[in-house]
Amino acid sequence: MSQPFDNLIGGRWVRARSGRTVPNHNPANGEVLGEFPSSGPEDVDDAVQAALRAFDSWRLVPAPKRAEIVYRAGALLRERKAELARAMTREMGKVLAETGGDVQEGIDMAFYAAGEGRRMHGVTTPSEMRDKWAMSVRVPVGVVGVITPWNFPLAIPSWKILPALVAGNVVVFKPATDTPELAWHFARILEEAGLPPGVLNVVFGSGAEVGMPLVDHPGVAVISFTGSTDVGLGIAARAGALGKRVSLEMGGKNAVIVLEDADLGLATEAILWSAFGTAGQRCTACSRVLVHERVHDALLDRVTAGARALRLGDGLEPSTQIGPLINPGQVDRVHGYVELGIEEGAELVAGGGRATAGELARGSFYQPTVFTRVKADARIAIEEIFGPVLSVVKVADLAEAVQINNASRFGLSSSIFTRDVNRVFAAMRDLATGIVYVNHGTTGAEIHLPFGGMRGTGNGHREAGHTLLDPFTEWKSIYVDFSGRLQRAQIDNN
Ligand code: UN1
Repeated sequence: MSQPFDNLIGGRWVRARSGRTVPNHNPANGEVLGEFPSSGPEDVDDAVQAALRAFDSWRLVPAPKRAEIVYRAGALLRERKAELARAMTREMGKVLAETGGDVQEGIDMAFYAAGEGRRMHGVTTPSEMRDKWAMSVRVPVGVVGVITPWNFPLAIPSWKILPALVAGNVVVFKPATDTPELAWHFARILEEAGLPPGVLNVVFGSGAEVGMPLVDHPGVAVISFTGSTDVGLGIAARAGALGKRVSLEMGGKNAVIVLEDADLGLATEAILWSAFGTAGQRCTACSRVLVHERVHDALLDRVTAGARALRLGDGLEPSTQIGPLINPGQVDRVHGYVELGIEEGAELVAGGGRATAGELARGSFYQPTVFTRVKADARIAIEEIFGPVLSVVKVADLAEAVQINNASRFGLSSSIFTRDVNRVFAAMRDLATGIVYVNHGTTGAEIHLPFGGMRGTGNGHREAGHTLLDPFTEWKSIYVDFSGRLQRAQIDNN
């Protein structure tokens, strides 16, 4: 039986004004999980007006009190971790261990962001004048528009929404159309934790009908977006024309470098986990291996055997290692890239087709796929595929690997396997990505370090870490003159 879910606007759960809905599907078997509003610009406007009405009182709630609500939400997430993980696996496919990790990132962020309520430090500094006080403080920006993807349905919204709330902002949240249910649970939990009406509003619907109107709305001060590069650049162009701040987290083409002295067993395990976990649908996924020519064949044998042995299935089954892709359109897109790889002359050594045996035929499954003899500038080696497709490229040394890594349009994460401490430090210095891993794959960021990438991955912003408040606060400089007379800066003291 499908359940109706509603938008959250001004503390009330309401249908889209048009009354339209769309079904939400389980990608493992096509089952309908519920009907969600298919909202439009009029619902976005209602949500922004509700947020604006809530802002004046929310910004005056002391930050430690705002943070207590976020802390309580963290405790509720922790209590319900197992059921949320199951709902997430049903909704977007990744296996239970991974959906549990996703919820855990939300829990970690709730507790970390709550701590900020008692920090949120400003800066005081001496004035150049006698009897004058100088300081700068963080202030909230107002209405934050949050647009998130389906691959981390709880983690990514939590990195944005929870710091924004602690800083005193109000939020209008447009979750991915493929994962509305987790957004709904998240909003219910924040409501239960005591968030006042209108402080968080949720509008379900498409990018064209809800996302872009949110970017365009004059009441929205900041947009925080994670998703594809094409959509992100479109948002940046609109926001730029409107003079709006935008924090973007977009594509990746992350490389694992394996040098000739690496522990090949460890490198193989890490590559399989980073390339095929979440069926390759992570912005941090490893999609390129840059391997030293002396160990190419040995590593390829292990990676190929490992990829072929991975068990596909419904992520709710304990024996499953790889779940489905998010939807049939994504399966077609991934398969298009595999055909392109073959045309480009790469050698297909594992997978390469849809997985349709038995029960898998009901879902959007794709075989873990490995190409070798891939040219560093082939399209499969430079474009983000967002699926279980790995390209192996041979390199002569570290310098060549670094050069290929850094030539990418994207710069999110990179990784190196070697036991040579000198080359470790050279790689730490020279790999031009926002995240660098040593003897670990390209996935596994922790929420108390800045998350984000260089070049086409983003626009210079970082989420989480000690940078978590930056996208959601303005700096205000305040001068207090307690001399009782006019003191002219730069003039009366020189
Ligand atoms: C993403 O893929 O969009 O480091 C986020 C990781 C996770 C977050 C990934 N903690 O892979």
